[in-house]
Amino acid sequence: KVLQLTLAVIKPDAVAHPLMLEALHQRILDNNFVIVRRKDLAWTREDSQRFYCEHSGRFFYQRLVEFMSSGPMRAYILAREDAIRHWRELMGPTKVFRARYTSPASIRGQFGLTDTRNTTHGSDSVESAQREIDFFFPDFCAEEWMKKEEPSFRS
Ligand code: YYY
Ligand code: MG
Repeated sequence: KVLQLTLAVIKPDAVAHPLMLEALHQRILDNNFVIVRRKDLAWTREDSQRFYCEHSGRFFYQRLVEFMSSGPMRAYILAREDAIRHWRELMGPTKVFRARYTSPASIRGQFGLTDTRNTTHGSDSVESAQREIDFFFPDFCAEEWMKKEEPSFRS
């Protein structure tokens, strides 16, 4: 078992509804994630463009950028064994119809509205987790946290 960190974001569509925000927060706790950091924030268009620059040029880029800067979000650093994969599994597929039909119990299967307004974000690799944690929590030092917390995780 290897302790891992991931970045999870509750997107503006889900934060807009207090019951959905509460349900998603509970979902994190029910699935054995440790909440390492948590932050409520809102993006400018520029933040949104910078975070999603890997998608610039894709047909959905403009609507994605607009949506992600349309209202408040909540970001978490989550820890658990295999955190990246577990959180992506819990979220379900990106596209809402695929999520609804192939993973109806997943977060996006239950709550996703459209391919863009799909409730949550999760890092997809160790490299993107590092980059994204740094983007949202520039003061957080993963090495320091691991040094402190990993020993108690093992025992
Ligand atoms: O990592 P994940 O969020 O599951 O999907 P990505 O392929 O990285 O796309 C990022 C983001 O872009 C997605 O969560 C919504 C938006 N998007 C979209 O609006 N329309 C699509 N057809 C595909 C993705
Ligand atoms: Mg992605």
